[in-house]
Amino acid sequence: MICTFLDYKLEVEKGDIANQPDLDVVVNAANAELAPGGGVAGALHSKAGPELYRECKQLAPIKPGEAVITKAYNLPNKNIIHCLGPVYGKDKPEDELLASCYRNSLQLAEENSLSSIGFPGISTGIFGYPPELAVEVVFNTVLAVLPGMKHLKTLKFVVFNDDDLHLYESKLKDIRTD
Ligand code: AR6
Repeated sequence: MICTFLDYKLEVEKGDIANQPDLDVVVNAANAELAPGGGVAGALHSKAGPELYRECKQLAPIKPGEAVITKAYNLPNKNIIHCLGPVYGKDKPEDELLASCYRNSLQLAEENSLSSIGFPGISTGIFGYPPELAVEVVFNTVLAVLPGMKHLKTLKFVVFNDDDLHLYESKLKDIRTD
């Protein structure tokens, strides 16, 4: 499902964040060491190849809410932005830390003149953030930050299951303008 918000295209798709050839940059739900892990990090590192971790080691560790950018190596994108989301119930305030992940990622994409970005549901897997709470933070943050962006035009939420697809679709319907 696609909708437009001002000059921007917002999209949700059920799929694999490691297989998004139409996007300039994809976001990693990373760990503090920026190491290959499970979930999103595992998928991105295994497809990008071992050179990614070599670059990541120079940038680690990062703190919850922070984001850093690397090359994408064997992935079909220009770059990867690595964010450390909050562990739900541990890193507080979790809503502000999650918002920082999305805000910092969008700013990094803009600074690097990237025009399209793909986000997974940061913190909603192993880190335990309830998806229905996370999606509120995501939309509040994205809709507040996007209007300042000049290079960035397309934002895709790449979700992994039907429940998350329906959550994002219902939020997109609320802001539908086309
Ligand atoms: N494409 C899109 N979404 C995915 C994919 C994929 N290939 N794989 C999982 N998801 P998670 P977190 C969904 O656990 O909660 C890692 O091991 C998943 O269903 O990847 O931020 C790191 O090393 C969930 O909705 O990220 C960290 O230690 C969402 O993406 C830790 O997990 C995020 O799940 C980070 O945990």
